[in-house]
Amino acid sequence: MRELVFATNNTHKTEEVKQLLAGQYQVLNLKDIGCDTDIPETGNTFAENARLKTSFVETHYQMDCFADDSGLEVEALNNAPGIYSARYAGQRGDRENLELVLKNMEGITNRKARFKTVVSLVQQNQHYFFEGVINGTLREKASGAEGFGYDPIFVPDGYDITFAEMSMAQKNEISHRAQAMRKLISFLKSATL
Ligand code: ITT
Repeated sequence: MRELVFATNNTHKTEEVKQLLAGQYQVLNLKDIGCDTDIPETGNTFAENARLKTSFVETHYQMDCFADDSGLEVEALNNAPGIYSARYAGQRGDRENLELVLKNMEGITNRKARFKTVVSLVQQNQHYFFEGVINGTLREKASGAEGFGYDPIFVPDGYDITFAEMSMAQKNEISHRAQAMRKLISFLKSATL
């Protein structure tokens, strides 16, 4: 099976993407290629940060790879936490980040939010980008034990359960990351025809 390097340290993202590519590609993350660097994400957009991750692997490992930069945008918070989603409460910590969003949303009736992903692919020195977005609303309390990050407070439009109350397979049918990954997969398929 062909190998694909996914430039991430996030084990939840790795599992989601492994499930999406099961039977088609073997996914190796940063740990699998012997990289334990927390690649600096100093860009101003999801696309810039995704590209910083793929460029790092391209420069230091001379390998083709893809990376995902993603986050939650809350309309009433001027699209925060956005690119700062992983460290919204000051440092890494899913529970602290989620609690801070809930606190900042106290008393606010506009609960609209969306998850966004930009996937960057570097292949033979060329860079490509693929995007995915899912709209939804924020609960007032966390609910569910699946997934990661802000999943326990995010209810996708058309559903009445949070991402954290869905199985990984259910989340992968609709999520921002799955949408971007499906675009990447069809690009890779067309490129190898
Ligand atoms: P890598 O950079 O190593 O891939 P990371 O966790 O730092 O891992 P990001 O920089 O893309 O990843 O930050 C994404 C953050 O946004 C993540 O830590 C979560 O807090 C949130 N997030 C992204 N996708 C999510 C999802 O599907 N469900 C819940 N939260 C998500």
